[in-house]
Order: sequence, then C-alpha cells, then structure tokens
Amino acid sequence: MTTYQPTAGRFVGQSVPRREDPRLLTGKGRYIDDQSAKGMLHAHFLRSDVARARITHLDVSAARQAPGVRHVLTAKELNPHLAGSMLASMFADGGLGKVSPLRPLAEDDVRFVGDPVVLILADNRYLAEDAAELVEIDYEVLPPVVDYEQAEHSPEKVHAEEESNVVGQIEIPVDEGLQAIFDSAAHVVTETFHQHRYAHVPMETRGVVAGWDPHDRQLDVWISSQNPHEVRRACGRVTGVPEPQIRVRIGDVGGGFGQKSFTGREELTIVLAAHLLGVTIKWIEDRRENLIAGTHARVARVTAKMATDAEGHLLAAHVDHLEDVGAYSVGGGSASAGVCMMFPGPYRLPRLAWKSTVVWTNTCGRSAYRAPWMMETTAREQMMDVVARELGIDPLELRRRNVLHRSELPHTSAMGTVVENVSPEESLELAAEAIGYDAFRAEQAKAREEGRLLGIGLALYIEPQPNVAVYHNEPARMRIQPDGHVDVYLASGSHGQGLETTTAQLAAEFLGVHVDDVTVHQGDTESTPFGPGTGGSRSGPMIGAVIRQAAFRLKEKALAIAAHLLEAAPEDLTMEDGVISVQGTPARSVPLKEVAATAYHRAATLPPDIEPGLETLERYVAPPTMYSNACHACTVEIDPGTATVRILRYVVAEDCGQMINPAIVEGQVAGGVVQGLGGALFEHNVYDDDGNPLAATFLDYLIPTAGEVPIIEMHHLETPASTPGAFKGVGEGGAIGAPAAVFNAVADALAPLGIRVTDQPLDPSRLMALLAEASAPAAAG
Ligand code: MCN
Repeated sequence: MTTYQPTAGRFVGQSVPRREDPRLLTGKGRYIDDQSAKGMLHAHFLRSDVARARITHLDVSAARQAPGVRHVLTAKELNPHLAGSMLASMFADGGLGKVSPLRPLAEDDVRFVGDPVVLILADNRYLAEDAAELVEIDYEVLPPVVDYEQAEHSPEKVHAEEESNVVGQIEIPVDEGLQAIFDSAAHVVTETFHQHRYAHVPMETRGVVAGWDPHDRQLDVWISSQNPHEVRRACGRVTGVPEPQIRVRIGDVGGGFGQKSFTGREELTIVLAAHLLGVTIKWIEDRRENLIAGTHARVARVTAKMATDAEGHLLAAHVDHLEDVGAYSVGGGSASAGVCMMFPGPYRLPRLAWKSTVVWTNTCGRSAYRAPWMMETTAREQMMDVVARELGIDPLELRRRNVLHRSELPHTSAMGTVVENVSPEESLELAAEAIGYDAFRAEQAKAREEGRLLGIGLALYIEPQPNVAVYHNEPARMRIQPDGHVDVYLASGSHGQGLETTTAQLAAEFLGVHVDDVTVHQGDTESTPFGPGTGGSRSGPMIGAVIRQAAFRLKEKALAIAAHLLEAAPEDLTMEDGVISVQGTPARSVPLKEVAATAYHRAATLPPDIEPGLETLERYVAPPTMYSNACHACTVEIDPGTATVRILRYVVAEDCGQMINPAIVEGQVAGGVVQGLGGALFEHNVYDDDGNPLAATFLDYLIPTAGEVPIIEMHHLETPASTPGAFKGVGEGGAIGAPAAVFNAVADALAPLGIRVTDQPLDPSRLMALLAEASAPAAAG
C-alpha cells in the first residue's frame, strides 16, 4: 500500500520507466571491462599478505623476464613520479586537517593485508598474475594494530612517520551546566554499541583504463566512478598533467555505494604508471581484491549517555565516538563530526557534548559508504530503546514524547543546526500505524507465553543534504537543438540510481516538452560542465533545482521568440509537448523546432533584445543543509533453536519532499534497506588477531539474497523543501534506518530473557551465544 498520490506534474511525480533499464537488463551496458584500446596492457597488483611488516628483500627480476610481461614497477620506479596528493580534492585542497599518508605502492613497509607492493603489466591478466608468482619478497613481520579499541594507546604504529595512531580527536566537553543536568536528572542511562566492519560490494568492482599519448599529450581515462570531474582533478594532481589535457569518461557504473565517490589508490596508481610509461593500461579489480582492499566502511564504537526526566523527556546526552579508518582512509577524513553533529536527529535534545577519536589500524582503509555518518542513527535509535526499557516506557511512546512536531519547526538543534521542512512525527505515526504496532504488541504478548521470541523495532532519522561544502553547487548545460530536441549535460556520474531518467523527467516538466525528446549526457569531462558527482543523496535536490533553473531560462527565451513569431505577448503563451501556443487559441501556435531554427538559423530576424541560440549553462547554489526524514519499523521472530532471525514485516514511511519518480524512489529505499539489513544480519569483514582478512570471498562475506529479503512496504510523505522544485534526497536513507530498526526488533525479542544486545552483526553465532548465556544459570540450577 502506498499513501502517495502523484502530484500534478505531467512527468515529475510519475513513475516513468527507467530508460537505462532495457540496455542494462539485456546485457548491453558498457562497463569498464568493455573498454579496450590497441596495445593495451593488463595490470595486476601484487599485494602484501601480512598486515604490518618491513620489506627486507624485493626482487622482481624473474618476473620481468616472464612471458608476456612488459613492465614490472615497484615503489622505487613509480613513487618518485607522484606529482601531488592522491587524496580527494576536498581533502587535498585543505578541508579536514590531518589525513592518511597515501602513496602509490608500498615503499619500505606494508601496512595492511592487501597493500599494493608491485605493479605488473602484461599482455593479459593471466600472464601478469603468473609473473607475480616469480616476485621474491621477504618481510620482517611486525606486530599489527588490529583492534581499533587498543590503537590509541598501542606502542605499535601503523604509520611509522606519524606520532601515534590517532588521526584526530575533536571534542565539545561536558561543561558545568551539562554536568549539573546529568547530576540532577531523574534517569541517566549509559550504553556502548559497536558497529562492525562491512563492505560496499558494488556489483561491478572498481576498474580503470588509462592511456597517455606522449605525442598529442593527452591523458585518456575511462573509470568506474561516481564523480568524473573529481577523477580528472585527481589525475591532474598525481601526474602533473594540466587538466585540459585530461579526459575522463565513465560508462555505465555497476554500483558504487560511496566506494567510487573518491578516486581510489589503485586507479590513480594505474594512471600514474600509464603516464610514466606512455602506454594504455587496464586494471579490473577482482572480487577478492574488492573485499580485502577495495575500502571498508562503518567500523565505530559509540558510548552514549542520556539523561531524562521522570517521564522520559530527553534532557542531555554525551556521545563518546571512536572510529577506525584502517591504514589509509581514501575519503581522506572520517565521519566523526557528522556522527556527533547529527546525533540529536529528529528529537528535542536540549544539550549535547561529545568526543570523537579517529584511529589508524593495520586494516583496509575506510571510504564513504551509503550514509557514512549513519552511526549517529544506529547509536541514537538503539539508545532510545535501551532508555525505554530502563524506564519501563514503550519505545514508541518514548519517541512520541521526544519527537519534533511540525509546529516546533524550524528547530535549532543542540549543535546549532536548523532543522525544518521535515515530518518526523508524521513518519513515526505512519510507520507505527502501517505495521500495526499495538496489534503486534498484543500478538507478541501471546507469543511470549508460548515461548516464542517476537520483537518489534523502530528507527527514526533525519538525513542532511548537501552535507559537505563542495556539494553545495551543481551545474547543468541545456540546449534546445534546431530540431526541437533537448540535450542536457550533467556534471554528475550516475552509478545505478537512474539519473538518465529523472533528469529527462525534470527537463521535460519544466520546459514543456515530451520526456522522450530529452537526451541526458553525463560522465564525460570533455562535454559536461565542471561540478561534483553523486554522493550524499544530493542529486535529487541539486539536479532538480538546476534543471528547473535552466529549463525556466530557456523556456522564457523560447516564449519570447515565439511571441515575436506569433505576434503575441510572451505571457499569453504556453508550451506543451514542444508546441508553443496562445492560451485559449490553440490554433495560433508554433512548434519549438521552428522557434529553435529561428534562434540559430535566422538570428538576424530576432528582435534586438534577444540573443541568438537556445542554450544555457546554469549553476545552482544550495542554501544551508536541508533534511529528508523517515521512520523504519520492523518485526522479527527469532528461532531459539537455530538463533536465526526471520523478518516478519518491514515498513518504511519516508519523506524526500516532492518525488521526481516514485518508482525510482522506492527502488532507492528498497536497495538501501537491503544493504542495511545485510549489514546488520550477515555481512562482516572479519580480521583475525594477526590482521588477516577472513572474509575474502562471497562464501565468507555473506550478502543477503532474495530469500532473506522481506517485502518492503513503503509509504510516502511529501513535505516540500524550501529549495526550487522542493526535492530532497533519498538514496542513502534505507541504509541509515535499517540496521537500527532490525537491531531494536531483535533486542526487543530477546529482552524478556534478560539478554542485552549491543553489537552487530546479529548472526546466528552471536545470538546463539547470547541465548546460551541467558539459559546458563537456569541450566546450572
Ligand atoms: N529522486 C527522486 N525524487 C526525489 C529524490 C531523488 O526521484 N525527491 C531520485 C533521483 O533523481 C535519483 C535517485 O532518486 O535518480 C537518488 O537520488 P538522491 O537521493 O538525490 O541520491 P544521488 O543521486 O545523489 O545518489 C547518491 C546516493 C548515494 S550517496 C549512494 S551511496 C547510492 C545511492 O544514492 N549508491 C547507489 N543509490 C544507489 N543506487 C544504486 N543503484 N547504486 C548505488 O551505488
């Protein structure tokens, strides 16, 4: 059931079928591995198989003689040619302060299992991998820093050149006033939650084809990325080649989930090697590499302390956050500020203090992952349930007492952020009603009498967009061609979320042409305007706004030309399906193509105040952060014999403002929820104590399949944003709410047994151990 009623738009608000799907579903998509060039070499990285060590001996001479091998590069040959920072522009240019010291290939030491040591270039990948066997490499193995909770005070250092394993620490300390609140509060509840390590798992792994032509001095890069212009900047820095001599293209991208929002170390190493050698190189990451070295996500611990009055109204909180960014954080920084700033979420929380510590470990580095700061929701929403249990108040009721009401908006949070145009209370009530909260409680009580373990969980959140400074502007070029068709050029790189379709809908709606008459171009730095890519659920609001701006600009001009041709006033004209006519007199009309032909081919006949052509380049600059919001509700049953979790029902009540394409919105929510559930229940990038990754294949790294995924019931609210078009983002939301919702449902199911759940994943081994622990005293007795 869906409560959404399409809004008036002819194309916006309609579930227009995704135009990219016929191509993708019939295997006609063009991914990185589909790209090739004459004489192209194939790359293989020989990676460290120890977590921390000094390289004592490295001999690649035999590998260089191997059949089909063209080049073997070590740090000695390649790294001196690095012209500038490998970090993402927003960090390389300043930004977050201290960052991970990133280098192309490992120099004297290796810092995690998977650290690239040697780059082998051969006629094909098989020959390159065969040659890797001939590389002689000896290590003096050192004790690795694997446990991030011990990293801060460990005598062992991940980066020998750094003072410690602490990347950074920021704090808003508890002041006297806050301490007084904690001292006098009716209840103070403290709990610690661990968020485990998991991975992005894009269907298409990372990959690049990079070529440098020394004669026309052109660097040509095809890459699987969310952000072509960011890639071009990074390639320029790394090689020293001026950006106008660099062309970056992306084709179809088989998912990114944040892993492809920044340019990866391996991709830049390939670009550097191609430039150095004057060759074209292809590198396609294999699944094992992606799981052990393709960047990880999420690893964090939060200890939350919450003070409430006697009725459970929140008074204050303190958050102690610790985050592991592995050996090299590709995104440059961490999510620490986001986690703490966002902690108040959709609630009235008058005071907040926090401390966040970010550490390096000898594990795969971190990168952004679908809502990188989501630990704020995970910790807060899990904490709301802990507080509710402690106070003997139902979790729904506790949320009702604290959730922001529409009448309180705009609301300035304890962190000074202004929250408005959101519907947390409505989404909470909608989700509670849709899942039949009260009826489930009754059913649960009965089931408990029969010894069955049923639970219900809620998770409520708000999601900021745009969430970093560079994301605050968005360009688009729009051209009405002389034949009346419309070309739109985007800076972004769609990586699965359907921008080809939604952008065409937006242009058609705001211009007054048919959606089939709009062609969307993206992913080529040579033809598209400079700008940030997709990330932070920004394209809905940002592309929505800039396309509207561009369409209105061109429409105004087209109407002015048509007014001249029809001898009418522009304000009396309308445009629909590419025909401009006088309102009320449809016979007096002129097709857009006639207007366009006049604008280009008969420019001399235009009135003097109208410039020739029908083309515009617009740049939209966003106001301060806006928010979308949602509530997830989940019911589960746990089998006490196998300790498996069965999701009975899953409900999402979301609000992303005006939906451009409801079917795409629902696809986005569903995808995010599946990732969130997978993370909470199955996925885990486990390391052993020596820093060996134990989940290097899909046999060990379990992602959910159709069999484990419940039907996701969706409900929509549409609170307009104050921005042009009123669109808010939705791409990450599912992944934000799902882990806490299912966690709370599992904790609720186990609560009558006295079981306290604090950590994920909620896999059978963890739950079996908790069940065994709970029954141990009874068994003993
Ligand atoms: N949309 C809409 N109506 C709205 C808001 C958005 O119809 N009110 C549409 C947009 O036009 C777009 C899609 O929904 O087609 C997602 O838009 P948005 O929420 O703005 O997010 P972005 O386009 O900026 O995409 C990034 C976001 C993030 S951060 C990750 S990570 C992510 C994601 O979305 N990775 C994805 N969705 C993904 N979907 C797929 N298939 N694969 C990924 O790797």
